[in-house]
Amino acid sequence: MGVVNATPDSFSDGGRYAAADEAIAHGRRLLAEGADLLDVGGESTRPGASPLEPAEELARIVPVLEALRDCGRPLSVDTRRPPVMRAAIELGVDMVNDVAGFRTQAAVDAVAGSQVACCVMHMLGDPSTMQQAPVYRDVVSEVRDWLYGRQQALQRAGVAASRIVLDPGIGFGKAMEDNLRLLRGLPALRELGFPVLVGVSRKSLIGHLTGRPVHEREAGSLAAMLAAVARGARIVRVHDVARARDALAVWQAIEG
Ligand code: HH2
Repeated sequence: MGVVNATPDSFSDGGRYAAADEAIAHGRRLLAEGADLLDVGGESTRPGASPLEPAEELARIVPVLEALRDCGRPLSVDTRRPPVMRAAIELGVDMVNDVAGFRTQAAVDAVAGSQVACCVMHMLGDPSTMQQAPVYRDVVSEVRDWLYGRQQALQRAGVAASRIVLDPGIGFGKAMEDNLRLLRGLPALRELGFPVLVGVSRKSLIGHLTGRPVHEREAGSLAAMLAAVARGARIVRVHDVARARDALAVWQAIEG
């Protein structure tokens, strides 16, 4: 999954693709590099980010979704706002990626009557507060149980199990050790029976482990990605698709 951030302030590539034509060109480049799907977002969810009006979020993503919807690969929209979900579904997206995990009934209702896939991500609190001393008793079982509850809510609203993807939300309200435990614990998440999506690309976890600034975290990101794939991740959300493809090709050839 290649990341297309049509935002002025994303942590990894903030502002580089804020203009719609730049975001569209970036999406096309990621497709040419071999992305199987694109995740288009108009709101930064980096720690401390302030919330956005749905109208502003839509203004950023609609031209990008319109330009890319016939690209021949599935499109995902990265949003936690029900009006944005509905508008994106109208425009023909294939997946709604909600970093708030469809925690409100309005979000569940926004996808229930459609046929889109739903990525349910775990986040503690919201982006403005999530990194203020997060505490878990047992992070793997708490995240797993929370995701289980949210997917049940989606199924109760009529979303088929085959439409659901789960994501532990690396970096969203987690201390460094929590992130490592979650990555090690992916097999426990897989046991719920849904495909698992993991996003580690360029995150502060990689910065902590390597001492590198955001633009120098690619090697560390690839190592974390492969560790996640080895533990059962089926979709990996990455900024550098070409390098992720190379790493996966080599790893898969060896693994068989
Ligand atoms: N991470 C980010 C955003 N959306 N969605 C899912 N399902 N999983 C993730 O791990 C995930 C996500 C954060 O990365 P990025 O989009 O690069 O930054 P920002 O939120 O600042 O735009």
